Amino acid sequence: MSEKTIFKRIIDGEIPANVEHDDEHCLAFHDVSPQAPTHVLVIPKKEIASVDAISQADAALLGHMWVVIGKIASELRLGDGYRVVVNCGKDGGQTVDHLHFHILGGRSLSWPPG
Ligand code: DGP
Repeated sequence: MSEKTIFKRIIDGEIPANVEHDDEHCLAFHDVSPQAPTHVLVIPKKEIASVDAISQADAALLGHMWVVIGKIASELRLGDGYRVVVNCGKDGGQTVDHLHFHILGGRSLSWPPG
């Protein structure tokens, strides 16, 4: 069996995280290396490696995660705006092979990204 990802270890409680949201389907916690004043990661508890690995069976889970993203943005008072980023694969800059949404906010974000 392949080694657990760092995010699976956080889900399993083996590594501590600053948790912002926890429910049956997903977990949200602050990024260890924040790129903005607010930088939260939202991950499914189901092990999905990347956007490429999402299937139709995950549609309800993904919809739920978007609702959670909006709720977190509201709770963290990102009313001036924020960005949700999903890096996929090597060229997309993905470093952890467990699907995750970055919520970035608290400052004006430039576009396009690098
Ligand atoms: P990505 O490059 O899109 O795969 O983003 C992975 C993010 O995960 C990156 O911003 C740093 C964050 N990260 C990596 N390891 C840990 C950890 O152990 N704890 C937390 N809270 N974040 C982590």
